Amino acid sequence: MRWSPATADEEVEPDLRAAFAREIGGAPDGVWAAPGRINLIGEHTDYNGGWCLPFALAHRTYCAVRARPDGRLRVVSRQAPEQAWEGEVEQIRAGSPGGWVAYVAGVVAILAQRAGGPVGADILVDGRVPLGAGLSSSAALSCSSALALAELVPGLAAVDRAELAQVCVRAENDYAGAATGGMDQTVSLRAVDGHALLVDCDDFSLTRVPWTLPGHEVLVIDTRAHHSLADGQYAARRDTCERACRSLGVASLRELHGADVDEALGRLEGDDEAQRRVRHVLTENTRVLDLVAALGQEDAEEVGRLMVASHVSLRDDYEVSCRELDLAVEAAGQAGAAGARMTGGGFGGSALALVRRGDVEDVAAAVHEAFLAEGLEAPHLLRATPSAPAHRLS
Ligand code: GAF
Repeated sequence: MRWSPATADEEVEPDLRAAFAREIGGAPDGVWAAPGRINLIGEHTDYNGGWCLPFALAHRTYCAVRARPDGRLRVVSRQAPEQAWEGEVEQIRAGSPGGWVAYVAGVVAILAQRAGGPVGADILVDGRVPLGAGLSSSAALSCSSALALAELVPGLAAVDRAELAQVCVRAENDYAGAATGGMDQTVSLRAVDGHALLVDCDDFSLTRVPWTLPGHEVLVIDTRAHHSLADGQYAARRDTCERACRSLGVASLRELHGADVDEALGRLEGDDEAQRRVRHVLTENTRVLDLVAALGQEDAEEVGRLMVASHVSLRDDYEVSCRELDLAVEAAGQAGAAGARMTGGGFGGSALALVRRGDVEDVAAAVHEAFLAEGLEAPHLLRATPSAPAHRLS
């Protein structure tokens, strides 16, 4: 079985500083880190003004950053040194530069406008959030560079973390072409160690939810199936929700929270697709709030039941699951998990299983075997504990 443990900040930092000296020259002004995340429940609700319940992972993306006065940006990644980029911040446009660099370049371009003066930087990135696993490696990248710039550039001193999260959303939407909704950036920058965050995506206000399920752990199963938010499927889900809002005469599906679901769906008669998408969003919002209540009661069975119901809704109504995610959920359930579900945008990526602490190895082994029996690549596994938000190491 392949486990992907988190690396401690103290282990990464000296290595990253040495790499900065080698790849870029000299010393950085500092080193920053931002975490990936899992979402316990509340999927595809953020861009519909609903609720979600993520927590930050101990897996982080690191940035060694040195500000430069000349309005130029240089970005180098330890994972893809051949894709290094350098250019004028003023010349950064949607999709140019493209690929992973757009997540950093977009942030720098927006923050330069916000600062009202030239902003430039040399940035060396070390991504330790599993890539393409639906664990928000992209938000970890944009958030780590955003926090670094906000702390280094005097003209950005007034930018708080809530605003910074919105800057990262804009960078992803407008520069990287990924229509993400705000959950990932919010938790990466505003997480609370030891807690899940109940995010009200209507205004991105937060309630901390202590992670108290005695004797239980979250096992993450990275299915290794393809995951891309920029490939059209995610945007198509957003478009359908917007179409439904127009038909229903509401600005956001949030306005229907508490309304009779069947009555709302009746008003979408003739648009089957919109009916299914809206049913997912409305029922998922209720499940998020129910799961928070179940956590308060330390009721692992109910938490597990809600996780499975969420997965079924994402599979059947929102149609964002896939064979690998369904298999992970099914195999974990058969091996004794209290509940399991896909996490993140879907179409591949990771599933979560809520497992009694002593059973983690057994459930992981059962899922591993189930993948091999189906002729699939073995999943990667990690243990998720609610961890710290983005921070400066030194
Ligand atoms: C991805 C997006 F980036 C988030 O904004 C969210 O919509 C999620 O998919 C689905 O809940 O992680």
